[in-house]
Amino acid sequence: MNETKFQERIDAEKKIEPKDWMPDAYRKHLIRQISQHAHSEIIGMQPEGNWITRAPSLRAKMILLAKVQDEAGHGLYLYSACETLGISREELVKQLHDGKAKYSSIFNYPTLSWADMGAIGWLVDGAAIVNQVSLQRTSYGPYSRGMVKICKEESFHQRQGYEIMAEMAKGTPEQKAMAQDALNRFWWPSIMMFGPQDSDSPRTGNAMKWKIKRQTNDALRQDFIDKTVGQAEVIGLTIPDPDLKWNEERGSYDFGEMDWDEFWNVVNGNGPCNKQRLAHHKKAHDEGEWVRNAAKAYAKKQELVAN
Ligand code: FAQ
Repeated sequence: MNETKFQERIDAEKKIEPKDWMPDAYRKHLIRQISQHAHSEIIGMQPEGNWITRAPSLRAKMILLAKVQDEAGHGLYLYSACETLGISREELVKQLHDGKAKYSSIFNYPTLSWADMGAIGWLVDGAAIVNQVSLQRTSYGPYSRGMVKICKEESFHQRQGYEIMAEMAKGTPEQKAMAQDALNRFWWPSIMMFGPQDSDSPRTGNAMKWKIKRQTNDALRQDFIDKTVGQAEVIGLTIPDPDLKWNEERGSYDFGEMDWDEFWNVVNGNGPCNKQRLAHHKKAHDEGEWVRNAAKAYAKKQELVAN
């Protein structure tokens, strides 16, 4: 198959599978995006893991524990999808540790109160769903199928976060203030998850041509904002954007300018928790080496027995 045939297949909405011919640039693009996505799921366990031991009730603790475990599962599906493109898990983790592979900027912000668990579930998982529902139709088969399963779990995560926020918003004045404070701190970083504006997004052109991305960063961001404003109103919280206003003509909300300097600063490794997140991942990875060695030795033994 040549590049023209490949593009025809994409245009006809046919999925590309691991053994199909694909241009090298398509393969590289997917490895970059899927690995960033996988790393985000795994690093994303840290801000919430921070609160498992301090959850305010047994019920809250069980739900949070299950959610964080789900994120580990999402990371594993995504690493597996990425490995079908001919790169090993070891290499992917090395790229993360060397700072060559990115992960979502959102996970470089600290979680200061229990309300932050609400804000993350509601806003961060909410933003992730909007993005991932769109990615269910991505052109690469294993990525697309992984997204279908992940989206089912993310919608439970979004619900658990919204429930925490709703409970706190109707609690004592102090609890409501905590919920509002969490919304104030997580709102802008959450809408930054969708990436730079389309005019500033070097990857969007190829991603749309190859149907890796099905909607642009700005379109998804707008969709998320339109869905979320009403949810804040229902629970009596205020979105921290004075420029947020319904635009009758567009049938969408207008919103304020994001702090792009902050965005690029965090993406380039200088956010409030970047160093801490990476150091924690490296430590856990080093401490788990004996498990990987034992698993490899066991696999080898099984192979010898089989032969
Ligand atoms: N953070 O040209 P574009 C979750 C990078 S969901 C960091 O626009 P693209 C669930 C970008 O990679 C979160 N880096 O790039 C969860 C590119 O890097 P390069 C993860 C960012 O790929 C919830 C450069 O900037 N979701 O984890 C960010 O077309 C709760 C130029 O940007 C996904 O990864 C950012 N926010 O669009 C887990 C979804 N934005 O080329 C735990 C899949 C951009 O220099 C707890 N990914 N960059 O290497 C995507 O949809 C896309 O890759 C975008 C970026 C939209 C993230």
